[in-house]
Amino acid sequence: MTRQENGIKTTCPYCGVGCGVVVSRAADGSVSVKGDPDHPANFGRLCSKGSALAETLSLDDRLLYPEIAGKRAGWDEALGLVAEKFAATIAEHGPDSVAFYVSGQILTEDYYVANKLMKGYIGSANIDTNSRLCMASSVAGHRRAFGSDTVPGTYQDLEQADLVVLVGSNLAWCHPVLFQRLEAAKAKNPSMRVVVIDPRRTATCEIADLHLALTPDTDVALFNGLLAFLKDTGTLDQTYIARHTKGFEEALECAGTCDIAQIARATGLKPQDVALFYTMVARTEKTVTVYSQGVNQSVSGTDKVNAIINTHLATGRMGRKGMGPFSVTGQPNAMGGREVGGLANMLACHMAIENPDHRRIVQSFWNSPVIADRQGLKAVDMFRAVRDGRIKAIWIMATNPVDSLPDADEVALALKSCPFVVVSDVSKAVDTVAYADVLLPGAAWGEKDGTVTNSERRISRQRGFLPLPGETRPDWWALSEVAKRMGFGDGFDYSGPAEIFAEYAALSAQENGGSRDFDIGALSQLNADTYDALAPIQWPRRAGEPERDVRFFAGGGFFTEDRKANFIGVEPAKLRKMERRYPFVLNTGRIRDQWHTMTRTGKTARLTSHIAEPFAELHPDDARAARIADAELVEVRSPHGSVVVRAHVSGRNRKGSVFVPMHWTDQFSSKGRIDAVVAPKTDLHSGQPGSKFTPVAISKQDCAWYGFAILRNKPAKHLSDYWAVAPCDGGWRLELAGYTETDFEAFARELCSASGTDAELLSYKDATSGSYRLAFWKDGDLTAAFFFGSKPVEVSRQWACGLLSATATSPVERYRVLAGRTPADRPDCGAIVCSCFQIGVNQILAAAKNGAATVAAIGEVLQAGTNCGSCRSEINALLNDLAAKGTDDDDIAKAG
Ligand SMILES: Nc1nc2c(c(=O)[nH]1)N[C@H]1C(S)=C(S)[C@@H](COP(=O)(O)OP(=O)(O)OC[C@H]3O[C@@H](n4cnc5c(=O)[nH]c(N)nc54)[C@H](O)[C@@H]3O)O[C@H]1N2
Ligand SMILES: Nc1nc2c(c(=O)[nH]1)N[C@H]1C(S)=C(S)[C@@H](COP(=O)(O)OP(=O)(O)OC[C@H]3O[C@@H](n4cnc5c(=O)[nH]c(N)nc54)[C@H](O)[C@@H]3O)O[C@H]1N2
Ligand code: SF4
Ligand SMILES: [Mo]
Repeated sequence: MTRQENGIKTTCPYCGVGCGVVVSRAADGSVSVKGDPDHPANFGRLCSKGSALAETLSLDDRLLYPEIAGKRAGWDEALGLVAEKFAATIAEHGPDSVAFYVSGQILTEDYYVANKLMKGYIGSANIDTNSRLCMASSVAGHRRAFGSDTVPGTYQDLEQADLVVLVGSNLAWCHPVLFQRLEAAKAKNPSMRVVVIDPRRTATCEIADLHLALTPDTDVALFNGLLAFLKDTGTLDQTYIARHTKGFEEALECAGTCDIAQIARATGLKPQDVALFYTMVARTEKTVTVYSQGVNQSVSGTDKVNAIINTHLATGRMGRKGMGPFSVTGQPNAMGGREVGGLANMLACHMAIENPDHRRIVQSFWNSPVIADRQGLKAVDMFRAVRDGRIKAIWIMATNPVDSLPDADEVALALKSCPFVVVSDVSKAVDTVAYADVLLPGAAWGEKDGTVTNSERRISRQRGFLPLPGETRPDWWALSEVAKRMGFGDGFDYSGPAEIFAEYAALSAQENGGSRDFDIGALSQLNADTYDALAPIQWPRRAGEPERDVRFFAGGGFFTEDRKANFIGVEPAKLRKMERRYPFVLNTGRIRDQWHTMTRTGKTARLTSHIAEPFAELHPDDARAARIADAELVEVRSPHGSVVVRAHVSGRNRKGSVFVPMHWTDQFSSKGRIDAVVAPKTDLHSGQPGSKFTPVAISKQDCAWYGFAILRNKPAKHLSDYWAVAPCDGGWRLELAGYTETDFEAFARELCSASGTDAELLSYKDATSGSYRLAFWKDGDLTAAFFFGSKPVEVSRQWACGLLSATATSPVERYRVLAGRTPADRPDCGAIVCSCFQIGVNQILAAAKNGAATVAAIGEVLQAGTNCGSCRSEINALLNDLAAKGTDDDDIAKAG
């Protein structure tokens, strides 16, 4: 394939839905990205993030050359140094003194090579991945119940079900295309019911028939009660239980009796809601239970998973059309990483480290000098070992642990004290990069080739369509080159990803014969051409077998020794005691238009227009008690650290909880790294951190002033106590605040001159309100505008951001900028809801008041929601709220 071709089919690099995209390049080099109508994950759909992919391809902030100690270096020198330091450390301190920390965002081929090098050649299992923070509890729960890490179902099950239960999943924002498929299926099948189990009323609740806003971390009590209820109501599938499972009686005993009043108390729910949920499940054979981070990211995560799986085993609702437990993966290749053995407690191709037969199979296939024979350190423990000096050399690849691991300030200290740190990334604007001794520039999406596996076990090709910029190289190549320099040339002499993939496929089939779930032996004969042409394909694909139904376990056949599934008796977790000093539960998670630590989605004005600043969502009663008003700044603090973010008062959040998004880093805000606050408490079985539950205190920040600014150039430095920066059309937007009085004009001048936006100044001061506005002009163009006041600045952000791309030459127009008010002919659209067409809250409410009463009607009038559709549930929320309250309260637009 040439890299200049048009209509290249590849896969979206964000979430685990794994949508296919088609990329075209115009003569001027510009790229456009559309949904692939033929891809079985999305059939042409894309969400807001997928639709904006072309806008994230700029080389701004890209890491283009290797660096050693902050200075540009050649690849040969950099690779030589990595190999030398790793080899010397191993020689002196043994194989367990080194580690790899990798990611569900590298491709399967990268992952396979990293795992092979660590477990087969270095001889340690100290390779773990950010999937530890994401999927580990699901993996552990699957393995306990099924004997293997198998997701039994497919996406179609969500469409074929009559009841879809979403547990700890904000599907509308985090798996938007799967959510759209569910939404469409529900529209077609009016008897379909959706239940959402989440302490917050998220955007996903807009299609829910029932929302159970349970007390955080009480899911086990709820599902244990359900198991008992299913027994009491005679809903069990006795044949399935007898033939294909064991341990049912013990699990039932652990679950206790179904006392609805008691369960309601334990979960903080209304008894009638609990009873309704149980009755719906009991009456509906075609039930799918989808779960995500509200389940996995908990100190009782593995037990939550098994409590859910128990209810499916007990009813035999397993692996048949429209039925089954369904753990959705987060990252594009979280599933692929599990397959290759990227976790410290797995071998390769779903084989187990503890199993001597499996170790023999892998080692003899690799013909490797050694094979790891015990589990390595899991992510949180790995960084503890770095901190206390047991690990002396670490290679971090495609993940940003200084922002995404719990107790993140400790992680930063660990890296600071580590003798040798290698970071492979695609961007320089990444907090972890600052700690690297050696920086290796990775090839990014659009430049590299390989495969990823999505939530429904479907393997898709990622294909390059752009030349490698600078000296960037794919991650598998850097790993193989280091391996060669460590003397392991034989095992790593790969010509490219096709060869790696074929080897991996062959290993999956080695002595398999149906004894292991993961088998893609049919793909072991692929060559460079057939690999290149590979269409999306679901596993298992055993050699010599015809294509078949790809669900698992309808007829048993589990991957335990006796092929029976295990019921696991689980007890409700003891809720963490809340100290009086830390009375709130910190819940963390995602927003619609940002991806993790924002190194890619943070680059586009379209995606930052939805939410441009870190925030803490607080219940109105809690805010009132703490004397915090909407839009003021709050500190969220635990014994580990603190953040300062914007208060967002919303009834969608549970009382006693505060929700802060995980995305903001030191690149985008003064103090928004929420993982500095999150406690490093992990699940006993999976080692996954409980990122959704940290006791915290909240307090109002006393600010002497607040400000908002737009600047043509990116601020070169920051001068205020609080700031948050985001791109906007034609420049940058900046939220500001200070704890002590400041000279606004001097402040603005200094920021402008540092950023090269210095020019002619126009200012306006209102002595009564204390507001002060300044605008800078150069040759008739606005280069910067500042709005200061003693209260949170109320100027319309959308309007202000538009100023940089509009021309304002007349004195009247210039004064309007200072007035901070929108002219009558250009009404303020309000906070952006639809990022594709830049339609705001005020426009939607106005259209609704003019009679557009449905999401479809809003689409007809405003186009909002008619492209990617990611905002449809928010539009629906606005309409519902308007109908219920008859007000134009716009705060709900940002909740979710
Ligand atoms: N827009 C966007 N989409 C993404 C990502 C992204 O960064 N941005 N990241 C991807 C990745 S890697 C992942 S892992 C997925 C995550 O996808 P999700 O798991 O859907 O997302 P989260 O927001 O992390 O958490 C889900 C919900 O769990 C709820 N929750 C908290 N505590 C509890 C509890 O005790 N019980 C229950 N039942 N629920 C609870 C939270 O309130 C939250 O709404 O998203 C993927 N998709
Ligand atoms: N508090 C809290 N913390 C969380 C979570 C939460 O819900 N709450 N969620 C957790 C979960 S589920 C996840 S998945 C993690 C995600 O956390 P991270 O993995 O730390 O987040 P990303 O920002 O996706 O980091 C990916 C990095 O890889 C780089 N990159 C992108 N493509 C490539 C490539 O091809 N090669 C290389 N070498 N680098 C590349 C990007 O620039 C970026 O720096 O966060 C976890 N942390
Ligand atoms: S749902 Fe959105 S982010 Fe996820 S793969 Fe599809 S287009 Fe990408
Ligand atoms: Mo994740």
